[in-house]
Order: sequence, then C-alpha cells, then structure tokens
Amino acid sequence: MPEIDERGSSDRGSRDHDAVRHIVCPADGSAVGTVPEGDADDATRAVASARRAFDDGPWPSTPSPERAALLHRLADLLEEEKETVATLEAKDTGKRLVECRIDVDDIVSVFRHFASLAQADAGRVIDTGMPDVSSRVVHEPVGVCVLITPWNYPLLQTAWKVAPALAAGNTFVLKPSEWTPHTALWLVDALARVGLPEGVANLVLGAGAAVGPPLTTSEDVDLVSFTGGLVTGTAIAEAAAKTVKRVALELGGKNPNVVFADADLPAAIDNAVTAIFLDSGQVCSAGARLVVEESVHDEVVDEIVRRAGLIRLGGPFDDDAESGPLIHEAHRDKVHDYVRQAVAEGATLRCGGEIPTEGPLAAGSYYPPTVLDGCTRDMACVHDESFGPVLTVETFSGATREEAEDAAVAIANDTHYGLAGAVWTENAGRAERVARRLRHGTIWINDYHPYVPQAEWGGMKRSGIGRELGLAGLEEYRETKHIWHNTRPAPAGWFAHGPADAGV
Ligand code: TXE
Repeated sequence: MPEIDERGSSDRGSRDHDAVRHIVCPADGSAVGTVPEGDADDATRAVASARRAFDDGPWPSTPSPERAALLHRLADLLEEEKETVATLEAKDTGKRLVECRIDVDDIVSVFRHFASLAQADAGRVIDTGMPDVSSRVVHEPVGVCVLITPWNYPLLQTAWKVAPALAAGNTFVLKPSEWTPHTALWLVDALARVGLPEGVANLVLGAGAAVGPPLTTSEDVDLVSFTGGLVTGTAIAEAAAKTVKRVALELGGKNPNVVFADADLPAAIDNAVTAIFLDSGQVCSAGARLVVEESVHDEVVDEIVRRAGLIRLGGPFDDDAESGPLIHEAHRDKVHDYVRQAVAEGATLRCGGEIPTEGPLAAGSYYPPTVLDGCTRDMACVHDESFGPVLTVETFSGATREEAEDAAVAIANDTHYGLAGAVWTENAGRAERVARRLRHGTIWINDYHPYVPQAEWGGMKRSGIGRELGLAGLEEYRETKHIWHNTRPAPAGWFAHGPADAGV
C-alpha cells in the first residue's frame, strides 16, 4: 500500500502536477485508473454549463413522459452493462463484486422508481369560491443542483440524487468522492448515450476542499444535496446559507440495534452481525450500537463475538471473502484510533482491534470485525461514528415491562444522530411502542438493513435535513408555484381615488 504522507492522506488519490489522480484498489493497492483532477475553475465552468442548460436548454420543459422514458433507457443500459459497472465499483471501493452487482440492481430500481414518479402529481387546482378565477399549484424544477456524493456506495448514492433531479427537470453538477470516481464517469457518459441534452449533466472530479467552495457558494446554484460526514456537511450547510440555497444533507448515524430478551434470539444475533459488519461497517445505517437486555447479554454477545471472528475478509474478486477492506489507510487508521480510545475509556475489547500485518490482508486497508463490550452512555465511542467494523455493546434492564422499554428507549435516543435503528422483540405491542418512540428516520422491527426506493430515507437531528427516495425524494427537487388567473379583470377599487378620477 502507498505510504501515508504528513497530511494524513495516502498517495493513492493524491494530485500530481499534471492534474490527474491515480486511483488504486484498497484491497491490494493495485492500479485501477488515472482520472483528470478538477480545480476551482473547472467547478465554476461546470456550474455555468448547468446554468445555461437550465435557463436556455430544453430539459426543464421536456414533457414528463419523455423525462421518464429517458430514465427507463438509463435503467435498461445499466442492466445491459451491469458487469462493467459492478466491476468499476468493486475496484474503486474494494467491495466484493457480488455486493456491487446487488448495488447495480438497486440503482436500476431507483431510476425506475423516479421514472414512475416523473408524471405523478402534476399539481392541484384550488377552489377559491370565485367563478372567474382559476387558481392552481404547479411543480417546477428547482434549477441547478449540486450533488456531492461519498465513496461507500458511490453510484447508488449518486442515483438517489441524479434520478429525482432529472425526473423533476433540473440540471446538475455531480461531485463524486475523489476516492471512487469511475462509476460517476460511466454515468455521465451513459446519460449522453441515452439522449440527455448537452449541459444537463456536468461532472467535476477532485478534492472536496478544492472544488467544493465554488459549488456550494455560487449564486448560480439553487440546491446542494450532500451525503457524507457530519463535519463536511455542516461546513457545506454554512457555505450554502450565504446565498440561501436549498440544502439536503445525509450525514450518517450511530444507529441503535435494540434487542429485548423476548426476541427471536437466533434471528436477532444473525442480523446484529450483518447490521454492523456488512461492507465492513462503512454503511451510514450500520447497526453500530447494540443495546441488549441484560438478562440475555451473555447469550447474545458471546455468539456475536464468535461469529465476528469467523468472518472472512478479502478482495472484490475473492469468492471466499465475506467482507472487504476499508476505503483507504487513513480511514482504517482512524477506525483503529477510535477502538484504542474506546479501550482507554474502559470498553472491553472482545475481538478484533488489530491491524492485519501479515499475509494478503497486509497489502490492503483491512480491519477485523471488532466488538467492544461493557460500553456506557458516557463514553465517546457510543456517540461517535467509527464508520468501520466496530460494534459497541450497552445493556439495559428494568423491573417491569415499562421500565425495560423506558431504559432501552433512553439509551437508543441518547445520540445526536438519528438516521436508523431496529427493535427486536416477539411482543408486537412492545415493538410498536418502542418503534414509535425511537427518534430515527428509519426503524426496522425484527429486521435490519432492507430498504426500498418507494420509502423515504433520511435522518433526524444531526443525521441530516430532508429525505431521499420515496415521494419526498422527488419533492426535494421541485419548486412549488401558485398561479392565480383572474379571467374577468376588473379594477381593484381598494383606494378612494381610482382609475375613474384620473379620467382613465
Ligand atoms: O467524508 P466527506 P470523508 C462519514 C464517516 C467518515 C467521515 C469522513 O464517519 O469517517 O464521514 O469521511 C466532498 N465542499 N461518512 O472524509 O469529507 C468529498 O470530496 C464540498 C458518512 O470521506 O464528508 C466527497 O465527495 N464537498 C457517509 C464528499 O464530500 C466536499 C459516507 C464526502 O466526503 C468538501 C461517507 C467541501 N468543503 C463518510 N469537503 C454517509 N452519510 O453515508 C469534502 N467534500
């Protein structure tokens, strides 16, 4: 793997004098490709292009059935080129190819979902009670949208933004993560191939700090939709506030997975393992916080620890691998520091916690599935997102049914995030009561991780602003306009000296 320099970034993805970026696979450091590196001028030009295409181009007024048809053509192309796209994503992220194929299927569903919504809800007619007045509310595109996406599900998170932006008739500038640019390049080329007019889709590659400011502060940008970390998201919201842009943020979470003693424990345990260790924990909704009733703590946690130790790590094309590397060494080191600090705070390291230094895993940025037991609400590790394969365990108990529920809910809501969470119990009433009390944007009952594009996704509290997917995911990209039409114009007659006095 490349050396880490003093700025804390590896030379993987570093910018050189020819303004290109060398992308390597985090599984083994192998070269993936070289892409152009954008700068602030490129970002400014991309915004100008999107602005022209919005103000003067045909896309915003293209009939919605044609916009829907284009999204379906893109979905068809994704199906045809699934293996190419999945392979690009696997090499950039180090994620297993089988998972990347599933991601492509999800992306197809997202484009088809927003294609089906493009023609829905054309607006509404208002009954004013005045026969000569026609009053209606219509939807229009917001304008130029800046779409900033991360590296963990690069094309999927891009699709959550691009599909509704296009369905609503917007133009956009896409800024993918500098670590994983290849599927964004594929997408912009594919949109041209399915007939998207010139200038509607614009791509800026490069480091966020370099190309971000022109994108988030420009007067010509109407909306910024960002998925990434809390620190960057907060800075983007501040930057965009100066020109009062619409801002949509998805900023991750520290998601509680609540297991009551009356749960189907084999199912709860198996899903708890998937909840945190899927994609090495680099999932915004990862079930990183196990909140388990004290009476079943040993039974649940011992088995999770046993299973965690058996998870096979490996690269994208290793058929035996069950999970992959972290995105880069600096992120892996951040996760390791998080674990060390948790132990220093008093957490018990039950498994993992060591960077692999031998064998094939030493060539990549791998981190083993790690369980930190004996965590309490005062520890930073139960509040901070590690974004790695690290599970913290807290327990609750109560003398009565109500007390147990109160204790579980208090722990699960004690976070400044609010993206997702789960509750495991065979008691349907308890499941409903607890689900309604959890302050998180998605709650799974007796399940973890599934989502469908028809249902909204997004967070409460510092997990973000706004919703993606569902119906609200389209509304983010639409303006609402009220048009009042008086079909029998007459003087207003409000002021005493009206048109008649002036001899008009
Ligand atoms: O993300 P950043 P990083 C969390 C996770 C992770 C942490 C940091 O906890 O450890 O964030 O990850 C672009 N103006 N998530 O540093 O910085 C950047 O180029 C405009 C959760 O990789 O948020 C990239 O395209 N853009 C998350 C995107 O922001 C800027 C997924 C995300 O990068 C910018 C990923 C700027 N000033 C990380 N600075 C989730 N919600 O799923 C950076 N960017």
